[in-house]
Amino acid sequence: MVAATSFEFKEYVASRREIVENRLREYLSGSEPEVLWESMRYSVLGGGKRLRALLCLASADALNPDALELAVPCACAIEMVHAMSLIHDDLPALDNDDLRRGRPTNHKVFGEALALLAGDALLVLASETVLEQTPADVGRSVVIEVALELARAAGAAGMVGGQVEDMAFTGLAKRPQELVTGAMLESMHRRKTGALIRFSTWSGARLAGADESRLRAFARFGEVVGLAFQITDDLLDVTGDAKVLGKTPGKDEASDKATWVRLHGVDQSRAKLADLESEGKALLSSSGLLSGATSMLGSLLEYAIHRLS
Ligand code: GRG
Repeated sequence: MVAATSFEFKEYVASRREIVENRLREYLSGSEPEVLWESMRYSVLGGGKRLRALLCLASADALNPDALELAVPCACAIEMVHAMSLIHDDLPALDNDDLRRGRPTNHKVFGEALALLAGDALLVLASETVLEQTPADVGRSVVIEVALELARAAGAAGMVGGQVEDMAFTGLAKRPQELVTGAMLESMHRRKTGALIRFSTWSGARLAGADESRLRAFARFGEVVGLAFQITDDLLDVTGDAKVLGKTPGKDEASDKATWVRLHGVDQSRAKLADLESEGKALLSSSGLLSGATSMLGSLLEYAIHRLS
């Protein structure tokens, strides 16, 4: 089985999270206008599992143990894009959530206008971070390719497009639930959540100098983690506890959202997760990479599936 012991995994996650937290604090140390930076820091530095950053760093580590530093700015940029998507997603015009990561949402603290603008500034800061902070050891054409793929993962082909599909699949757009097929739902998940998670493993591998076949395997591994993560998210909305989740469960049902669990039921959702876990582990086993970081990727996949929040 491609997974680390729980002790090794905890140590690995703690060490990589510390690197990411310290570097994010540095990249977010701006001071003018003060209230804008405060709002940006509130959402980026306010907790979170850092799953996407960990996937990026573990992918780079797995390819080349000396490549970690090359991927740190990109891992931070991913967390900035993720945080901005959460800020915008929580706004009254979208999900209208009061609670995120166990605290009031950004707009509840700073107001809607500033929450919008903090999200905008974070999206731009993410591009700046990849382009400006990636070490010169990475060729310029690779840095530009990575920045381009990040833009694609965030935009109409990725998160924004997925969010629009998500809205179309809920009562919001008056689209009857029964018109949403499994394929449509999977495609929406692939964009809305999957694109950034796929980018996380792909970019770590790309920055570490992976060849074409390994890049494809790491991208597919990211897709598997992304879909598994989203199905787990859908399950947690049904089975999760508000205190542990740090957000309000039961919202999918209440807002008549199309989710994996609503379409396929709890048992089939769990069966799909088991299939995805096997596929992800098989991808790692066949990658020919035997380093400890490869088993960390296996453990991150398990974590994405078996987490409680
Ligand atoms: C990217 C330009 C741009 C806009 C965003 C609002 C929007 C457009 C997209 C929504 C994307 C979204 C919020 C997807 C949900 C993803 C999801 C399940 C988030 C929860 O992720 P976790 O559990 O959160 O990793 P933590 O708090 O642990 O980081």
